[in-house]
Amino acid sequence: MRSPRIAAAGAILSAAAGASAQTIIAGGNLPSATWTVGGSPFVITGDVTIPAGNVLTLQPGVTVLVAGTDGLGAGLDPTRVEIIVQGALLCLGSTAAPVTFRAQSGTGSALWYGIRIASGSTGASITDASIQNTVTALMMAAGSVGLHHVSVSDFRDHGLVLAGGSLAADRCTFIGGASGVNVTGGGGTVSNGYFSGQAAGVLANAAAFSNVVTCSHCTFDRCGSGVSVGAGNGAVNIRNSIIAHSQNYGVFRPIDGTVQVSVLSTDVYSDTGPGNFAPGLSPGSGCIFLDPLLASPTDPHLLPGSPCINAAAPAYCTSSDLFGTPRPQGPACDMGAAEVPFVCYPNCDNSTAAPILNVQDFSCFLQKFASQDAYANCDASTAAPTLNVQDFSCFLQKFAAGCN
Ligand SMILES: [Ca+2]
Ligand SMILES: [Ca+2]
Repeated sequence: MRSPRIAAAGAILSAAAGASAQTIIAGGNLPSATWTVGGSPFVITGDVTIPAGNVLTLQPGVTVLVAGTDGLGAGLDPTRVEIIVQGALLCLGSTAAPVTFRAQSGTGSALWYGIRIASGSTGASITDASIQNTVTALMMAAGSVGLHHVSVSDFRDHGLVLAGGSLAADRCTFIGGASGVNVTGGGGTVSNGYFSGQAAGVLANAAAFSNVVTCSHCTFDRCGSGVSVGAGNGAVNIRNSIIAHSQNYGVFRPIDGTVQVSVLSTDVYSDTGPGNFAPGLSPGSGCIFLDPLLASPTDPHLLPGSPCINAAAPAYCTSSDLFGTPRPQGPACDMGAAEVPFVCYPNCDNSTAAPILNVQDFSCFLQKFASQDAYANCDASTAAPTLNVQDFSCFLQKFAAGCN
């Protein structure tokens, strides 16, 4: 086995303020180590392997830059660099300081291969991270893999190949490529996921798939099909989700397909395709078939009036949405990846105990009116004076209408 060839490249001093350092990783087996922001970026120029028993930990804010050619000419793809995990990988990003994996130079896909959680691995935990410019960003053959708030973009083939092991992916986004999650084995859960612009959001078409994959509160927008299944004896469950604007059937299975599909409490709206469900498939309870009113082709937030607001089944609610907003907001969870914040104007004192609206809100409104607080401009008038008697009747009407 090759020994690690790790060299601090020395500070690359520049005349400009903020001289930076980088760490070159030439490939081969890595020792157990913690990569810190002080050594970042880490530039990988050949396939690296985290051997069985070893753990590589990446601290918040670490950037990993991957070269465009594999200096070792090794692995699954001799021309592209792979990060091979036989031990364990821990990426400890934070919202403020995510961990980033991307090509050293260039934009687009297939500039490096991706991260492979290999057979025998105990797995990986990746939090607040971005993985870009790959063929397939993540391939997992074994172990337990937890993804939390991971953005996967600019990949050519698959965002994640689930070939074995157990997956728990929460608050992840998969943009473009052939599939977001390609299930060929293993099983697990995907929650609060956003899939956009791939031929299949979730693909399950492999004889070795015999387990269960459940997607809760996912939004599949502008995919060929949101869910596409075929061979295999496993099951794909879709709960409290949105499958919208699919070019093909929203949920597809060929006539001879064997994977079981269960779709409950989900908005399936294939306005641009041949239909919501391919022949032989049918929706389960709680499904609707209306325009979900997504904010934009790149934003899964729901616009006011969306039929998905408060329409999800409580049994499948998750505790927060793609953006970290706690669920439920208002009387129930919203279908899809994004929960609309609950705003109840007449709840002036922002109380949360039932009844939310009570006499305290009247005195609160009076106080705010007296202090000329902008809140008291209930009718949003712009002519002076903005606060007048109309705002009292406006408040009374909103109070009578209640929170909704
Ligand atoms: Ca390689
Ligand atoms: Ca709600």
